[in-house]
Amino acid sequence: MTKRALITGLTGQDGSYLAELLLSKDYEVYGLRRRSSSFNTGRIDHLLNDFRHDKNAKLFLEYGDLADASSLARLLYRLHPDEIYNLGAQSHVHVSFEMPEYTGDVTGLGSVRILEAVRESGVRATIYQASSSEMFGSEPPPQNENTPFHPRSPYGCAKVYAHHIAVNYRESYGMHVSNGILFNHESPRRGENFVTRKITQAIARIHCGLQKKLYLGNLDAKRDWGYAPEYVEAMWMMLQQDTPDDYVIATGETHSVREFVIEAFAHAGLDWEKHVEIDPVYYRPAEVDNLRGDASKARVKLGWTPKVGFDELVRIMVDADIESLEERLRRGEEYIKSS
Ligand code: NAP
Ligand code: F7E
Repeated sequence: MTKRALITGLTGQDGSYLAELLLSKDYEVYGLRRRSSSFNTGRIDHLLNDFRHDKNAKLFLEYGDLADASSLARLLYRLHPDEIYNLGAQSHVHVSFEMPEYTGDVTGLGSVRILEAVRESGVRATIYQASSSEMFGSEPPPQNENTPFHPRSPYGCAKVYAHHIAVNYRESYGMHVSNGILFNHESPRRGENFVTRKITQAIARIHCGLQKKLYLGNLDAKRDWGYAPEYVEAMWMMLQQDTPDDYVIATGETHSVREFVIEAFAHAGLDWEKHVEIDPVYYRPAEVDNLRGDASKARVKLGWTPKVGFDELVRIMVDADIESLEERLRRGEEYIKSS
């Protein structure tokens, strides 16, 4: 029988790749969409177009919000999904310092609203909760499932709550809830104000003569950067297990923001030192200095291993942004030139 999945955060980076993966496995995919004054479906329009006016459509958008429990409960009662992926979040760490309460509400309490909707409706779904390496904060690497949490931002604190409440519902009600503790993962669909995409988009604009300088914050922070399409496979794998559990998903390699800058500018044939300037506005009140994950458990129990390494990830992102900008310029999208 066709399986039905519900994804919160469908319109985000991971949601879009996960939808592609599930559709390729013949799932019926329902996704939460927030009301917005402008279109927010850019990452999934290619999928929606495949199904336009198709009576056999397999991808559906439903209005709802993680801050609105009644919309979530109604969806659960109506859809009875087999699998639920809770990817929706205010996911920007720096922004969370400006909006700590909102971040706690959506990123933290949003998870308990989903879990309660499942409990109340009696739906027997397997559930994925998007946990984060930000929960480890200042704990030294390598970080694994046994590393204590020491979050360093309101976002990290909200994710710790969501993580623990997922474990609590698993233990209290026997629900099949798994936490994927994912380290940073990037792609050409990464949000434009995360550091990797900010760098690769700026390189594309510099390459095309539209921009001269790129302003960044802390270049010394180290991250374990993987490739997003591979990470959503791990999410799916977790929900196919007989028993729910928590898994670190990471490459096991760490690189500084500076190394990302150097590699990315070099790939585009540019001298980074001529273009990159530091602007303290991008410093955070507290920083996470060094993340490097140990994903041995996922390798052994799920059979998951990353394939795309750091250099390849950088190349994929730089090439995609240059190609996309050149294409838009060819089409004469003049606004790009003047923006
Ligand atoms: P993203 O691109 O920022 O996407 C976030 C998604 O959440 C978007 O679809 C967004 O909708 C939606 N959303 C935001 N507020 C919402 C609300 N109030 N109600 C319902 N939906 C809401 O994030 P991502 O990179 O795909 O990450 C997916 C999940 O994994 C997030 O929970 C993130 O915190 C977590 N995570 C990410 C990483 C990473 O490196 N990418 C690592 C660990 C954990 P709009 O499109 O309308 O904004
Ligand atoms: O910052 C430094 C910044 O915003 C990475 C989210 O997906 O991964 C992500 O959180 C590093 C930090 O990602 C700029 O200080 C320097 O040390 O790309 P980021 P993040 O904070 O690691 C985790 C795992 C998540 O769960 C989150 O949802 O880069 N940095 N200069 C900068 N960062 C930004 N954004 N902009 C700069 O100009």
